[in-house]
Amino acid sequence: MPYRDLREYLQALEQNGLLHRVPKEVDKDWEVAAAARVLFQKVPSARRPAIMFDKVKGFDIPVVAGVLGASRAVYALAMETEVNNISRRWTEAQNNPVEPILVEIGPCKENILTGDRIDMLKFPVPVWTVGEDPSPYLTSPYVVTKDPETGVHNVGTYRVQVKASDRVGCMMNFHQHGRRHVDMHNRLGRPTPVAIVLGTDPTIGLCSVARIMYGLSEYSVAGGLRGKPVELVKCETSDLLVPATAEIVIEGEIESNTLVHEGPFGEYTGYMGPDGDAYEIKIKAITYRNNPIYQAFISQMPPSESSLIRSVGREAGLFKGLKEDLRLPVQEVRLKESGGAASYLVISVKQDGSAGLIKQVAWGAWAIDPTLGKFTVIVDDDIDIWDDFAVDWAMSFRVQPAKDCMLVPDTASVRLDPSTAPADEPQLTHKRATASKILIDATKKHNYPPLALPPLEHREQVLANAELYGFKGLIME
Ligand SMILES: Cc1cc2nc3c(=O)[nH]c(=O)nc-3n(C[C@H](O)[C@H](O)[C@H](O)COP(=O)(O)O)c2cc1C
Ligand SMILES: [Mn+2]
Repeated sequence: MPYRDLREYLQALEQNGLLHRVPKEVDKDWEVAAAARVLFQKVPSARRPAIMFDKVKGFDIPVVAGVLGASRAVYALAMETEVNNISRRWTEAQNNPVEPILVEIGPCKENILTGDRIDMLKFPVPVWTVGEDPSPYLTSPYVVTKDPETGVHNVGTYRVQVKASDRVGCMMNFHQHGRRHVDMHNRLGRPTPVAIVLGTDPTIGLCSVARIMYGLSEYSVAGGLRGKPVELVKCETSDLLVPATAEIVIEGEIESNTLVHEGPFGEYTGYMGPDGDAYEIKIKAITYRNNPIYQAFISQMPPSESSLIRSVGREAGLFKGLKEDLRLPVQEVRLKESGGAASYLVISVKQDGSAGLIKQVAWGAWAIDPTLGKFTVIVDDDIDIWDDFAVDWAMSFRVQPAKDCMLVPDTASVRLDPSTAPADEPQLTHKRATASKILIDATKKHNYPPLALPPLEHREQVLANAELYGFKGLIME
């Protein structure tokens, strides 16, 4: 059964031991970020739970974080599946989208603030990089816009800076679908209606951060993921449609052809992202449920919720593109979290003797998402790509750098990668638009000598009798 809303999903997390409640009262302006960071640094990812701050100083609204991506186990629960089935569920949902349905009324309308009563500051929005970020930031906004020609809705997560009680900034990168919608409205000389949705059933959030092809609404893919249509209600001040069970909805508009200063913001690369020109949203209404829950994504330095959710979603997209669409013999795909789910791509392939296969796989991955894989390492299928040691070993003894590496200049960049330009260069300048990539072909190119290891059956025999060797308690599972 799909989750109806964030609340039902939080219950499921709690029942599965994946929600940690903080008993202490916390200060949203420093303590939420620090506690979330300790959670990511000190709890191993295999058993890292989401975190809930029930008592936030000065507010009667709780803050939850990590609920989509504290760990792969959390992500799998959000999708109502197992960790090893996540890619398949993504493929199924994109191949079988379920259209949303319009309903008359929903709990997100239980409270409606308009005019003088509009107040963004009543919500406990944390400050994330204390001392560097200029103000609190919404890190898990699901920004809803629609194509003025087709009416198809887009939902995307783009950082939102709280600037005043009725004004927020929003930074959308060049290729983003929300930006495309603003550009279309700009050409018509019209303001762009926007709705910022906070806290929903988890499938909407997973789709909001995933790259779904333009024209296919994230609402429909979320419907595919949950196996039931998403229920939408109309906004108070525009024709936009938003999830009926959302915790909070901020309605507003972006003035046409206007850019306003935004940032800087501590980013998922682990460095401050530059400030610069971005959109500004004038808030026209805020609607929210009774006893709303404020949800945030944990970002900044990897590992983080941001890098985890982007890793999993992008791995699924690359895997589908390479395996299903291009029919290449790809075994597994990994976008390492240390590379912010962008820079460092590892792919295993089962070589089938076709000429130029490894380059085809690399070009395929770079074509599917041209900003990813600054380092693209391709290994044979005997290497476990989730084992860093094994990948390093393959690079050590299956690569001749002069022959097996290919440098490619002038490819699309990750604009937030601070190696593309000095820190004072604004984010959306051309200097940051392109960068180079490298393919490291770490597959075997000829016959290799036998492995220098005791035979597997001997090792298995010792393992099966571990206690006879005094190994019990010594060997990690
Ligand atoms: C936590 C988090 C924060 C993000 N912040 C931004 C951002 O500030 N600007 C941006 O352009 N993309 C941001 N992204 C990436 C977009 O959400 C992602 O590219 C998504 O596909 C955008 O939706 P779209 O493809 O419909 O444009 C962020 C992703 C995550 C997980
Ligand atoms: Mn989209």
